[in-house]
Amino acid sequence: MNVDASFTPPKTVQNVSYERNAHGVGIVHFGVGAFHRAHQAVYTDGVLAKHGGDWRILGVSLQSTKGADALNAQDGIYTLAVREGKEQHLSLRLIGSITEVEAATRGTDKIFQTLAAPQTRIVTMTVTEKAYGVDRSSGSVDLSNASIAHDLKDPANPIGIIGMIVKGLSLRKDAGLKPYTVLCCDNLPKNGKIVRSGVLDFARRIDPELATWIEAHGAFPSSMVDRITPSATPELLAEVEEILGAKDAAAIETEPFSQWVVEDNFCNGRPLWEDVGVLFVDDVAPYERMKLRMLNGAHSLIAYAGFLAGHKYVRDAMADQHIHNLVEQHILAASKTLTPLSGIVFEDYGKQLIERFENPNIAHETYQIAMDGSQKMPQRIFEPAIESLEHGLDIQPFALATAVWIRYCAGITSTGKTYDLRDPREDELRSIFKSGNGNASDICTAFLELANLFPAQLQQSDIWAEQLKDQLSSILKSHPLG
Ligand code: CS2
Repeated sequence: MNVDASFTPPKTVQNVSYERNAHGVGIVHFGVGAFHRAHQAVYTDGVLAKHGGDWRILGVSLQSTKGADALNAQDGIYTLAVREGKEQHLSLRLIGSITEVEAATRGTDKIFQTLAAPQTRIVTMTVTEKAYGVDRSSGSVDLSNASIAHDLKDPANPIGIIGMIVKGLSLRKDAGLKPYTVLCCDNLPKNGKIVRSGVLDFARRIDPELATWIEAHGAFPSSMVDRITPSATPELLAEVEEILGAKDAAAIETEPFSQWVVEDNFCNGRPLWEDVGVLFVDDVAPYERMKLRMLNGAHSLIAYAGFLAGHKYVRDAMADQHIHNLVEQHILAASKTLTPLSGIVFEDYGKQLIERFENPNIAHETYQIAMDGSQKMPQRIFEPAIESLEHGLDIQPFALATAVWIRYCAGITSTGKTYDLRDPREDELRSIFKSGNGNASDICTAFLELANLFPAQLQQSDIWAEQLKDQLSSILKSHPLG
């Protein structure tokens, strides 16, 4: 038996408490991976249970079909698993907010019908940092990005996120409807602003009037999202099946902690997410900086240092005293680059992060976090490094995290095992090591010279270059190039 709309779970499992079909779709979400299922879909499920409303979610998968097939076979219902309390009791809850998931590679009719429907008010997305194809410094679309190039040529049949958002908005303008709010939920600084400038630039290139309309009527709030959610393991699926008495191919386990901070700037209504724990603020930027630098920065350090040391999971890396100490130093250095944030004590937030990383129940692979480093390092490591340089603070932890990442980019462990970087700039990064030259200074210079990666302040700093080289030479002693 499978979980689906006709399934009644045992009493120990929290069931969907509202009549699912009585609520229409109000949100289209792009990127229905584990994170969305543990985060936005859960908050919205909470609102539906509390207040009802037409706020259910049509999911869209831009590339894969697997997630769509798993969820559609279950009427969009899936299990959220969280281990809580001292006893680490596994509590299960069925989530009913997703109606179905459309795989864009199989056709986009339903996606655009929904984007153009009057009752659709919000488009949310978790499509990862690399998916936007927007140059973060200029805010323009990146013409060398394959999806952007394709969609500018054929805007009626887009394949990328920016092209899809713009086509949906254009259909709404033509139909005389209000636009939908575009709410980015990816780990990018000023994520709303980045998406807004990408959307406007794209629209200007195909239809200037559309761009003017979006500029005047659209809304692109920034948001900070947080919940550590790895891909589900076969053990988890087996454990969930045992408790439910039914199979759930889309079940996920996540941590008890969850946070969503959203800029309150919506152009077409929104669910009462504040009633289920979402924090609405005027300016998300200080929250984003805290999370990107303290959590995600430390996460990247753990991923690269842990992977190179042979640790499969974050929790194993945290049990390695050497890495543990480095993580503590990193979190402290990152916290010093932040401006005070009312209601948050950075020291406590940092301690809580250590506990979250140590969580023995969360099987988060270092290799998973290590992917897309070229897209993650700037906001996680380079930005706090610049500010530390400017304010005479310690840059050593940031130089160390960067050097570990550079070593990781060689694609080979010290025992000679090769691996893919899984980074859109993989070839460029690896080619630096191709000559076989293992000189730390030459490698650092080549990395610093890469286009659109290191900010000018770091490229021009002798102190930074010196620290980076020192850190890399000592890493190369303990982790020689194969
Ligand atoms: C991680 C994040 O994979 C990664 O890069 O650092 O996905 C992290 O787990 C989340 O941002 C936590 O909210």
